[in-house]
Amino acid sequence: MTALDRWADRVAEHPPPGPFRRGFWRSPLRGPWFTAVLSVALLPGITLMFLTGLASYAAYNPNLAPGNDTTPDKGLLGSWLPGWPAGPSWLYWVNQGVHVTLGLVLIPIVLAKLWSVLPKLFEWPPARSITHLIERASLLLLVGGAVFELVTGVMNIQYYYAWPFGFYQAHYYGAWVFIAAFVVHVAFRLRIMVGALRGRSLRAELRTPVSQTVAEQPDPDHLVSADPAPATISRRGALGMVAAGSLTLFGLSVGQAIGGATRSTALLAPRGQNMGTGPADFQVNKTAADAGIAPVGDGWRLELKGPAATSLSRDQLLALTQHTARLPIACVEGWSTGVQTWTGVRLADLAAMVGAAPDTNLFVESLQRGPGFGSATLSAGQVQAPDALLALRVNGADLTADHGFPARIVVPALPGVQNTKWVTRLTFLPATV
Ligand SMILES: Nc1nc2c(c(=O)[nH]1)N[C@H]1C(S)=C(S)[C@@H](COP(=O)(O)O)O[C@H]1N2
Ligand SMILES: [Mo]
Repeated sequence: MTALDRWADRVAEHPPPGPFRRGFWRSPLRGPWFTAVLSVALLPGITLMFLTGLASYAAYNPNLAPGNDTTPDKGLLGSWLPGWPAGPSWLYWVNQGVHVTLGLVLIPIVLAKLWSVLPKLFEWPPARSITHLIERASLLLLVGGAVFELVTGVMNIQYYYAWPFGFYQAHYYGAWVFIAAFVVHVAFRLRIMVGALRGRSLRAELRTPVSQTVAEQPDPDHLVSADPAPATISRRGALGMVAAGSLTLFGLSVGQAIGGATRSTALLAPRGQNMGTGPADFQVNKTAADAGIAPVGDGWRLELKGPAATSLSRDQLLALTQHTARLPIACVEGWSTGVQTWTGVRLADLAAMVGAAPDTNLFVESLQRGPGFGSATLSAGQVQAPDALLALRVNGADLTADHGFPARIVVPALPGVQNTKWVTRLTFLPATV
């Protein structure tokens, strides 16, 4: 017997008052079955969140150039990721739409799940043995990680950057901490979940009204109340409330992920106040005024750096072979422009013009000054993709200032933020990184 065991034995009979006492928790709904039903929804949901999150991180080409990835010391957590393809064009659109929309949909389910196991937070004695202590510590990482990921994610898509750390790094590190705890948790609890689900019929439960709602059989985890109060809502009602919450969040946010005409249904999205007009009538995140871009006149020239460096006016660019591609721009924050028709010069043609080899990366710089958004590095595959453009026009008209006039990058499946607007310089770099 360790000192911990002896201490636990001694204090077990004397829990502090309030939530530490079993009798405090009286909802007849709590029990292994109710918790398991919520877990069944979370298991695939969280797995998909993690995978789409990882994919989004990989899409930034973190191993291509320091400019694309600001995550310090990511080491093995990031260095093994594969490069990101330049297509199909909907790849990042769908990935981020799923990641952000699903993240919102999971919130009511996570909250219900936390409610369903709340008594465990006040377990007494707090640690019965070393194993028990370790398990509880891992739950701290699990719950803390889930809350951290959801809160930072929601704050980020609402443009509320009220934290002293970078979202990109923190959300990424947080995801790894969370997923490690999640895997341990699932390993310990899967059998209990399956057993609990087998113990009751979902169909029967969905037919049970409040008047017949009683507590589950006592369980070894003490989720079931020792002194259940009469039910004020059925399990059907409680699960229905959670589902209604998730559906509401889905309905009020999915429109921004799809973009285009459905955008106006996304009442929970903070964006969309700046729609363009005419052919440029689609959402703008950052306007030229916001970015401090002064009107660009005839003096603008695109600088091209490479073995045979040169520079071109906008008219000269328009005189080159023009290519048109129908592409969406999809932001990491889950909104999209929807598919628009972009016209401009192929990046591959510009690479060839300056004598850059086909395996050359591209460093893009904007007229925009200041931290972030001003530059991005694209992989050779992204430069060579047939639909990868330095766009000059959109939907048959010149780009508007807000959409990046005089020229912007548009590449299939590229994260929104790297589709740099107000381009001033393209540097073709030998792929040595
Ligand atoms: N120079 C510059 N390019 C930029 C941005 C920016 O703020 N500055 N915003 C980026 C982001 S975050 C996205 S999602 C896409 C689309 O945003 P937009 O609607 O502001 O064009 O453009 C990208 N290109
Ligand atoms: Mo973005």
